Amino acid sequence: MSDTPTDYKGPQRVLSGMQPTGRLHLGNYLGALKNWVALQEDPTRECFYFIVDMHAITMPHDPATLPDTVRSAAAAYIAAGVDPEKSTIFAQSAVPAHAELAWIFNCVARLGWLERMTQFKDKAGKDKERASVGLFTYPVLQAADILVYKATEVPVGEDQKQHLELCRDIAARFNRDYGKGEAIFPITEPVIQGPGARIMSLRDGTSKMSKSDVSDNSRINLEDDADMIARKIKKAKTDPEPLPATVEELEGRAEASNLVGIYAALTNQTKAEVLGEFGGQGFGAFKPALADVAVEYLAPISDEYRRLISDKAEIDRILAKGAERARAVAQPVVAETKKIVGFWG
Ligand code: AQP
Repeated sequence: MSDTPTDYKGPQRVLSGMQPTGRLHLGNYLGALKNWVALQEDPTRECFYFIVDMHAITMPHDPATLPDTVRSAAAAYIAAGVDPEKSTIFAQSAVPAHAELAWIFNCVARLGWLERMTQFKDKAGKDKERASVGLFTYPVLQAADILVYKATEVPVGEDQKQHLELCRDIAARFNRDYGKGEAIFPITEPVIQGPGARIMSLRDGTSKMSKSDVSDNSRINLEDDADMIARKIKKAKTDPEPLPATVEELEGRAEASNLVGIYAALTNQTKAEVLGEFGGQGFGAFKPALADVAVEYLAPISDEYRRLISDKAEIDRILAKGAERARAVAQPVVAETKKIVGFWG
């Protein structure tokens, strides 16, 4: 798209979200939340962190528990350090502009672009004819989520890389088709960084740690207490070899590599530095050290989560205030976009 305008000059805005499809876990924290908290400390950036309940219904869900799962995610964000005074925290469904922009983007995105999305293939499983249309167009709604705030940066885990490329393609195509030489939407930068960008299951080092894994032992939930964290790490799958001295030697040892990566992310080190300390030692020594670090790191988060979740009214107040702030930014962007495409209202 060589004639695509790229001279976007709007404010620096950060946006990211999580699905309320279960309890948030260490992968969500190290892959995304940790970076959200760091970004909100920069006063030149406006941060929007939302709970993606419209995406949650693309798969079978329980309407009776969804509102509480949204509250639980909001409490986990705040417990992890997202400050409602510095960042806008809200539920996606409370801002209708997301759905309005998604329709316009459905008419910008190409079928072939969506057919390449691997997450659809993974989540739809073998019988994709029975998957919801919403699951298929999920990345288009995600692009609308981002661009309705004209977000310039999106901190996410590595699994979201492909969806963010699609978001960039949609923005570029819209700018080219409608911009008359001007960049209406930014070409958003993904912020994917550190050894926490891809945390794998504790039971299988080749699949990612996930909320929807049937085995609770596969993940460390942000609300797990110290005993539970230590027990899950003790039970984590490993191999019989001691830890190697170099990162290259972790190749082919998915579980060992994952545990070293978790230790590195929690202690703000590189994997090489962790191996410098533990290379040559067996898991009998490494696992208790990892459990100590994880408990020390996560205990304040899980304590704060438990305190917050007992006060639903306070969470609802934060979400209502956040939705109001989010609507004030998103509505003018949708109004501008509707005008650009020639809509009546
Ligand atoms: N294992 C992971 N390692 C690093 N980052 C991760 N993220 C998720 N899993 C890992 C990041 O967390 C953010 C929120 O993800 P999501 O809730 O929108 O959906 P997801 O990626 O599909 O997460 P899950 O936990 O695997 O949920 P389910 O099981 O419901 O599909 C994103 O930034 C993601 O990159």
